[in-house]
Amino acid sequence: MKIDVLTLFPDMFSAVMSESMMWKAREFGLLDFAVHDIRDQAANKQRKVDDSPYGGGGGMILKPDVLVRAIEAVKSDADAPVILLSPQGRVLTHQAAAELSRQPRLILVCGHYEGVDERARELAISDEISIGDYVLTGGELAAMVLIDAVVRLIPGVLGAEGAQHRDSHANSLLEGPHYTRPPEFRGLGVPAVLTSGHHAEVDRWRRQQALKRTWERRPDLLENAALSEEDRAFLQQLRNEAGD
Ligand code: 4G4
Repeated sequence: MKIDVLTLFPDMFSAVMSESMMWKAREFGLLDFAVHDIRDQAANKQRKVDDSPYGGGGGMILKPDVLVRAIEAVKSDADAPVILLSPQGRVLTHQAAAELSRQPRLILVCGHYEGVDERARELAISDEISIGDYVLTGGELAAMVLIDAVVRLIPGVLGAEGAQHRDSHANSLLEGPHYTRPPEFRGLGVPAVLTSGHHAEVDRWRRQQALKRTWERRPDLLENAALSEEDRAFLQQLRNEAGD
């Protein structure tokens, strides 16, 4: 996969993009990453990239000529998706990340100020994604979140032991609790089933813990989960115990 990022703050990406998983993905040839400074496309000597909004109201807007030129300078492939990270986008989910992980190329655009000129959106942006319902100063952190969520799903990036299929959200369930040594920590033990050596029992317990945690914290997710008859019976038992 090739990822191009367009930003006014290229230095923000260096730490995240050289950390272990990203480094491996790039070293294994699974990820080609390039960051481009939008300011390089500014026409004038002052390198002006923003201007005040028509109609007044204050704040600044990213100029359409500069942004469209910056996108055209990296977009050789006519049908590569050009994704603007913005609070108005469709919300990023595991399913959206999985879809993006199958693309050969992504062009990510990081907006700043109050946003981007609508004509640049119309002419050069094909998709708009939000990482959640809150506002950030710029799209850079959102782009890094998207890149992390997508790159770890590229086959081979996390290695054979990669547990992406067991992730919370991959199957619409939250993960249950995990434990490691020591067997007793500050008076707290480990559920006996985990040290029993009965693999089928361990699997059943883990499934039930995932169902219980999802029911307690994110019951909305259960709507989209693939549930067996046994799962449904267990959830009914939880509801009965809670008296509803
Ligand atoms: C585009 C339009 C993404 C980009 C307006 C970006 C939140 C998210 C930005 C803006 C962002 C998100 C400055 C409001 C940059 N904020 N939730 N900010 N703003 O994914």
